[in-house]
Formats: sequence, structure tokens, C-alpha cells
Amino acid sequence: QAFFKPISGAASPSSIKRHTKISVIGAGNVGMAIAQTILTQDLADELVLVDAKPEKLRGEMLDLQHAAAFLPRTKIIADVDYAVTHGSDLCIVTAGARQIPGESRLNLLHRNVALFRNVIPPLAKYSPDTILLIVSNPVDILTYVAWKLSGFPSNRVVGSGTNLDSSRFRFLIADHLDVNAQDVQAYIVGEHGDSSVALWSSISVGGVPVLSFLDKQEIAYEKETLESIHKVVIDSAYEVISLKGYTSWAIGYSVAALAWSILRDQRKIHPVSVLAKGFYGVDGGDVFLSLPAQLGRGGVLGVTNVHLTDEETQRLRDSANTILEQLSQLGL
Ligand code: 6V0
Repeated sequence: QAFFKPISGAASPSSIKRHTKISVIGAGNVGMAIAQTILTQDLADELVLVDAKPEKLRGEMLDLQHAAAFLPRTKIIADVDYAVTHGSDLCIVTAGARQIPGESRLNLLHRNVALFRNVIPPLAKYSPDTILLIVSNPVDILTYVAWKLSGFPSNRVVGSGTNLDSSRFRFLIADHLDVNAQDVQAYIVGEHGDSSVALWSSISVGGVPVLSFLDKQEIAYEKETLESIHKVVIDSAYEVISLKGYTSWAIGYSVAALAWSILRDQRKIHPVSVLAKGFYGVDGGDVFLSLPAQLGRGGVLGVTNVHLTDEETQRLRDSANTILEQLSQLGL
């Protein structure tokens, strides 16, 4: 006898509401921070975890399932077999190899490309209409690799890119000016990493353009302080890793915000890694790097035309060339 006496003719939940399914590949620090943030946001009806380590995977799945009494209802499943991901609306890839002491960045890159050969084709096979959101580093290069290996159109392959760098930037500016970070509009674009480009000319706080305001007030020393903030942003991932061993919370929130914009068709603008050829004078070849892009249910809907100074344009092209140089060593 059923515990619940059904009302005859009542529609099943799947016929009432569209079913949203998110798969997170890699149940490490970053994948689990993303998974738990997604759960708190009532974004998915089904959350799938995939990892290569079955015990760790099952442990993480059970631990999240045990929080069901405190969370919006979400079916949480986990498996080492990619068949479990079938029909996903969004696949978030955080699987990655860790750098071995003394290993070159290039060697690590080759290992991560080999890893992606095991991850991306099955995702594309089981969810041919999915959107791929790549988080594993080096994110711009691996987003390109995912695009190539999936055969998807470029609007359905996006990298988390400098979305996190930009939120660190907004936090530091807000902290310095004693305002709310959500009122700070500021973008870091280009490569997620050392060659990222801060778009100074477009920073505004509550609608006030910061640089021209400082220029009018002739507060030159403030300008220098703001410039030093970009350096702190670049160093901040290294600092967190040296202190706690990895980064997780901020990337978790940052990727969950991207997932929200995509699956809820928010059409919000995020600095994320997209196929940049043809934008802002990037014309050296197919390269993924972060630009302010509009995200919605179709994936990347477009790239906004932020005003860039000549210096910012040049830095963006340099950033593109740095990535292209590494891509040329992959032989894909
Ligand atoms: P981690 O804790 O080592 O987790 C990686 C997970 O991937 C582990 O659980 C592995 O078992 C799993 N894994 C390895 N190979 C496979 C495979 N073939 N299939 C499935 N799973 C596999 O690393 P962490 O979670 O800290 O970082 C994950 C990745 O995110 C790394 O590449 C980081 O560099 C990257 N980050 C990217 C950021 C960004 O802004 N784009 C920010 C932070 C970290």
C-alpha cells in the first residue's frame, strides 16, 4: 500500500514544470562548492555529479542528500558512468589534473587535454543539446578544447573565465570606496590569469563613472590606488591557494550565477570566456577569452560593445596572442 494516496487525474510534476537538469563533472573542492550553491538557489530539479573516484563521489552525494530537509527539493544522483548525465540542460566541467611539483605548465596542459578527451565526447553524446560551462584551468584553453571536442556551435560552449576575477575586482573597489559590491560595475576581461585586462575606462559606481570623476576632482593618488587593486586581483588566487590550498567559495557562487543567468534566461552580462574572434580587434585565429557577454537559455547571446581605450584594446590583443601561442602547441 502506497504511503501517499494519489488523487486520480493529478498531473505528474514533470508535466507541470519543465525539468531542469545540471551535471557537474569533477566532485573536488570547486565542483562541490558549485553543487552546493546551485542547491541553495533552487535552480535544478536534478543535480548529477560525475567523478573518476567512486568512493569520494558517493560520499559527496550522500552528504548533500542528507541536507534535503533544509533545501529546495532536488534529485541528487552520482555515478562514474556518463550515461547518468543524459539529457542535461547544463554541464559544468571542473575535472582537472593537479600540478605535480616540478611539472611544467605545458605538461599539465597536455594532461588536462587528455583528460578532456575522456570527459567532453561522452557529455556531448548523452546531452547533444546541452550548454557546456568549463571551469577547469587553464580555462580559456580548455574551453577551446571543449568546443573542438564537442563539435558544438560556439554559443553553447562557455568558460567561467574572468567572471571570478571581476567579482574580486568589484569587491576590492567596493571595500576601498565603502560601497556595496553589487553597485560597482567593473569588468576584467582577457585571459583568466596573469595577462587579464582591467577595463578602467568603464568602471562606474551607482552610475557615476569613476575615472572621469577622479580626474575632475584631480585625485591622482586615488587612481594609483585603483591600479594597484588590479594587481591584488591577479595575486588573490595565488594568495588563497597558498593559505587554504585551493579556492572554492567564490568560484562556487560565481559559476552558480552563470548557471542562473543561462537556465533562467536572464540575459545578464557576464565577463566569460567566449569565442572572441572578430570582437575588439581580436583577429589572430580562433581563441576563447573573456569578454562582457550576454547569457541566456541559448547560451552566449552576444558580446557587448564596451568602450575600450587604445591601451586596453592592445592589452586584450596581447592577452589573445598569449593564449593563441599556447593553443598552437596543442596540435588539436
Ligand atoms: P580537485 O579538488 O583536485 O578536484 C578535481 C576533481 O576532478 C577530483 O575530484 C578528481 O577525482 C576529478 N577528476 C579527475 N579526472 C577526472 C575524470 N577523467 N573524470 C571525472 N572526474 C575527474 O580540484 P579543484 O576542485 O580544486 O579544482 C578543479 C579545477 O578548477 C582545477 O582545474 C582548478 O584550476 C580550476 N579552477 C578554476 C577556477 C576558475 O576561475 N576558472 C577557479 C578555481 C579553480
